[in-house]
Amino acid sequence: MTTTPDLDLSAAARALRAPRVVCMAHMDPDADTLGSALALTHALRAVGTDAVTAVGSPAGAADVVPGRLQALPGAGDLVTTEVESHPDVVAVLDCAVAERLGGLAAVLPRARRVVWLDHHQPGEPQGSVVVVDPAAAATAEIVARLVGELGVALTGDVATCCYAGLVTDTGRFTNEATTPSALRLAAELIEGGVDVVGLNRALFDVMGFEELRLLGRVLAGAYREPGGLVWSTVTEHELAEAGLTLADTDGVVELLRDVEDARCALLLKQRATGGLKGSLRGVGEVEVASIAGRFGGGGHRRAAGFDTQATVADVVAGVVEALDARRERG
Ligand SMILES: [Mn+2]
Repeated sequence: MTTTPDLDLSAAARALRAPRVVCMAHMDPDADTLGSALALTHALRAVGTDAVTAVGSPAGAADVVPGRLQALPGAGDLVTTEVESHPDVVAVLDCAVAERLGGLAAVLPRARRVVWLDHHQPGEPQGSVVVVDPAAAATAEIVARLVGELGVALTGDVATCCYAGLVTDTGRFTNEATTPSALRLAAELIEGGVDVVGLNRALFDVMGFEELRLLGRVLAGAYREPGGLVWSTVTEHELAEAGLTLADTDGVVELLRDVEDARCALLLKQRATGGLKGSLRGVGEVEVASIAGRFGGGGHRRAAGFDTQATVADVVAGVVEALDARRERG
């Protein structure tokens, strides 16, 4: 739902006026969910609120923040298991459905107020105040507007965390989220003091030697299906050996997408606890959020994901079928 953004934002700012706020990022965090949660945490602290950031994790598992995201100011200072059972106010950032919060989802019904900020569609936002703006390049763009509403300047740690979300969700300012307003915000954030070179290198470029070798194996193990699906697999164990988490692989699926006749790319990550985490990317007119929806997931037009207990063969067959159906329609 998109309503008048300014109206929603002032309601969100009012709802966040509380002694203590827990800002939540979703499981397997990317730079937008974590950057948005950290940026809001920093901004709330600047106005005297006792704010903390918490990251969702699958039940029974420790929360895992990808090494690349450790570059975000505050990433080393996350609340893990000590989220209070009845928090005053919870803010949920960049999360389409509550299940994506893992164990943290149980806290929402016990909070006095929930402020839900997101740009995914479709989603199932649940909060006393909901700001969902699918036109926003990143949830970080919504947070940047909200930060202004709180009367906090877009400088320092707030600017760096917002920039991380913005540069990631725009594919480093290359995909369709690269709107004039995204670029204007980027300029404002850089004026606020973002170390563009250092942050980009930490978020996207620098990799361990084991990571380089794993990338080679995943690419060498790629398959191409009739209909334009290019896919590969990696196990959580292999990722862990290279010092990576399941959320560290966006760059890999984007390489699969770059094959010249690919219409869709799929990376299937086999969880140590069983089940698959799938990342999808679409090319051209191929819309992948609905393909992810077949497996209980969702996301954006050209980037989506899901968690499933289905087998690799069944998922691949399902995606090929979805691509075929689409082509027949036309
Ligand atoms: Mn996002």
